[in-house]
Amino acid sequence: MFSSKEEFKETFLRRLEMTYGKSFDQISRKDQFYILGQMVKEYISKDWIASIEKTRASKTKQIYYLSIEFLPGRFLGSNVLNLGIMDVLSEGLKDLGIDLSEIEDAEADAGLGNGGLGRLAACFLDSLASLSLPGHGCGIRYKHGLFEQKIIDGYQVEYPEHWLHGFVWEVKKPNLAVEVPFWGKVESYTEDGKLKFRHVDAVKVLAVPYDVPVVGYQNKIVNSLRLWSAEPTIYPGLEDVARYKRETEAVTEFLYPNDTHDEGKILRLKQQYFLVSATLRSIIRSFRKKYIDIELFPEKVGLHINDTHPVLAIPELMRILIDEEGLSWEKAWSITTNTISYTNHTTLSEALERWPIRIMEPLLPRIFMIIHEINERFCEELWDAYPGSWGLIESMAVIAHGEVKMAHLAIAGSFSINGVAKLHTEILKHREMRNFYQFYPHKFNNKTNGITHRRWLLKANPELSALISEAIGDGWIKHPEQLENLKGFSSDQTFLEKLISIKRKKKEQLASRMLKNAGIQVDPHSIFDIQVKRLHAYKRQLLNVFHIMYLYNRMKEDKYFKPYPRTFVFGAKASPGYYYAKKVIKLINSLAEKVNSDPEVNPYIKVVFLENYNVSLAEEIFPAAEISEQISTASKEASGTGNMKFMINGAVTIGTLDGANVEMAERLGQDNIFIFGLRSEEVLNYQSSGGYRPYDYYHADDRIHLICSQLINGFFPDAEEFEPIYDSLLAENDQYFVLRDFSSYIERQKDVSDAYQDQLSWTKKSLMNIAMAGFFSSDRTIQEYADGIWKIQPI
Ligand code: 26Q
Repeated sequence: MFSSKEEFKETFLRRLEMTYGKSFDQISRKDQFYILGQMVKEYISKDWIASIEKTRASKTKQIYYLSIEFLPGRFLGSNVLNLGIMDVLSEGLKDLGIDLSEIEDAEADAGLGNGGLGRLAACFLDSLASLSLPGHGCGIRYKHGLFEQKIIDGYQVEYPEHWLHGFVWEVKKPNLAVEVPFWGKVESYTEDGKLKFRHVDAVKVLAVPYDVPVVGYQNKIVNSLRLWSAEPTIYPGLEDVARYKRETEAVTEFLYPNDTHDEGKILRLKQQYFLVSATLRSIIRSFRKKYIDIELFPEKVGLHINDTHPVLAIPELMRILIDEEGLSWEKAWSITTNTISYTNHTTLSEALERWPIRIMEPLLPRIFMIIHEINERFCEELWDAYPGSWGLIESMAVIAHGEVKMAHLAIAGSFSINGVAKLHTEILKHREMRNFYQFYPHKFNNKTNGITHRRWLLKANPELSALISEAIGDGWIKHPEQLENLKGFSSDQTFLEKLISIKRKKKEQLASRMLKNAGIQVDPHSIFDIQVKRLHAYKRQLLNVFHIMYLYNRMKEDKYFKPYPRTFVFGAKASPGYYYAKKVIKLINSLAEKVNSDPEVNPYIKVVFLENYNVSLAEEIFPAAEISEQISTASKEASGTGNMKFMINGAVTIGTLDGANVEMAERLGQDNIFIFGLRSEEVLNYQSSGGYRPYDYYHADDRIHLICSQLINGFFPDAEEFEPIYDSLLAENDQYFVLRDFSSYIERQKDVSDAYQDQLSWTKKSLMNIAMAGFFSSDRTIQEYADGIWKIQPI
């Protein structure tokens, strides 16, 4: 099908005509995508089946990466790239007068995640397959992924999203469906003189798996991403069948859009158990086909939980081992705690999951009973270690004050707990989880995040990739650490000029995208300064806004002040219930309107808010960026991964010493990154000892005074609109230290502008960023997980 472009064209045309009964030029891009996607899927299936067969026959350990979110984006381009059929395909299409990218654009993003955590899971799957490692994703097939964002009058408006229309990649496996029980009660009985428990009178939901192939980079390995969908069972045994059907389908209808703003909704807990229970039942079933001895389980299976969202895997595995396999508590606990490993992605206390007993117990009676027992035994162990320390034990308990603390359950029930960047892991060990670290020092470890350089460089930036390969060969594609060889080109004028012209081209492409999507014309010669990520107070989009307002105000005060032209680009979704975040979106748009329409300032600064930031838009943004805004309050961003996508595309970071920025700075040296602001220690000390008074900064700094006043004095059309933002800074004590870091940020931004004007030295910085980005490939991260946690070998 893809062995030559002639063969490809012939098959493609024949199938299009056969399917749609129209001539080629009458067929829409969407329909063309559908047929091409099917052809690629067919092409994958041979290796996929072979990979599955191999797994079935082999006795090597398999890893299952459980995540409530996966954010893969589009598949066509990356599949084609990883299969090694890019040239045949794009040349064939060129003969037909189309650009592959036009067909790619017809594919909807698989947006089954909120942000960093879900995207990380997708990068990890790509690296697992590309490193030929036996690791599979387990998630939920939400009917609607993350909402589509529209900006109307400057406000975010959410619309449901329909990624499944025309999703060609999945294969439904109805014969592998399993039942997941909710509600009902626990009954005890005796068997062979032993007291046993069973869950009765449950409402059962059918979990049906849909498998999506995960194609490794040119290695013939195809792993699986198994997404579970909820369906009614045939004989629910309930009277109100219509209601049962509605409630069942609701389980996998929507992805929860609240990133850290915990709503404690029962449906979310249902989703969590649904994922875990379906996954474990199917894993145990295939384990049982191969092995007789259940004690081999931890040697043959690793279950990794992505944050606490799938932590019910711990009591669920206990339940299966005790109730179904007939093991003793002690045996079951040893198997469970040697099977499960856990990644923590946050230290923000509002993001640590806790479930009220009154919600969990009726919904999952047997699971709750097991958690209760885990807690009793864990507290006894703590008591032996710290006799009499009630306060300490209560603070570490799995159940306290009527709630189940999911992170405590995860720590007690797993053999490995990792943070996602060095700093984050240190904060976990010595601050947020220090009691647990003292009790279980051997469990804690760091695995600094990474990104797949195949999607974020090779696919997103083919021009830069070609230049790199021309310079250092293409070994970097399999060994991204080889990017460091680019350092040898830092004084090569011709090379640097090529780099400049590629950046220019990517900026021009993004400029047309901005004109098309936002209706704003920007100057491709201006500095492209970009902040794209979820909207959160701690990520401080507000600080970026304040810098723009500062430039605006200075230009108005001093007609001789002409900053070097900059285009400020934002992309961000706010959780629909996050009031403050939505206000910041409105503020960015109000500011954009003021700035862009003012002929005194718009030759120098422009502000663009790109609506509906998602993976496919991100692929257009990173290659065009020159400045990457990574300005979270130090200690709050666990790692960040956008920072790495900017870096590998040659953008220079302005940022705080937070998350993985710290390790970027370590590698880059201070000449190639712009660091500013409070250090994490300082922030944490302020937070524990107090002493921060934003009013001091408001009164002492005229720039701050003016900007804050402009939030409420009619500078923006509706004087009341931004009062909540003003209050967050002054009445609510500026929790994220925006005013405290303002001055240092403004100074650093001035350094950035100055540095940019020496074009060659700037381009060297850019080159250094690309050269040092190899470490941040998820291939390195996954190799560390494989060696340090999972103990798995390539297939
Ligand atoms: C929890 C309870 C109830 C409702 C929602 C949630 C919830 C949902 C999503 C909590 C957290 C998330 C997502 C968190 C996330 O994306 N964290 C990011 O993970 C990245 C990958 O490790 C890091 O790079 C980021 O620093 C971190 O913010």
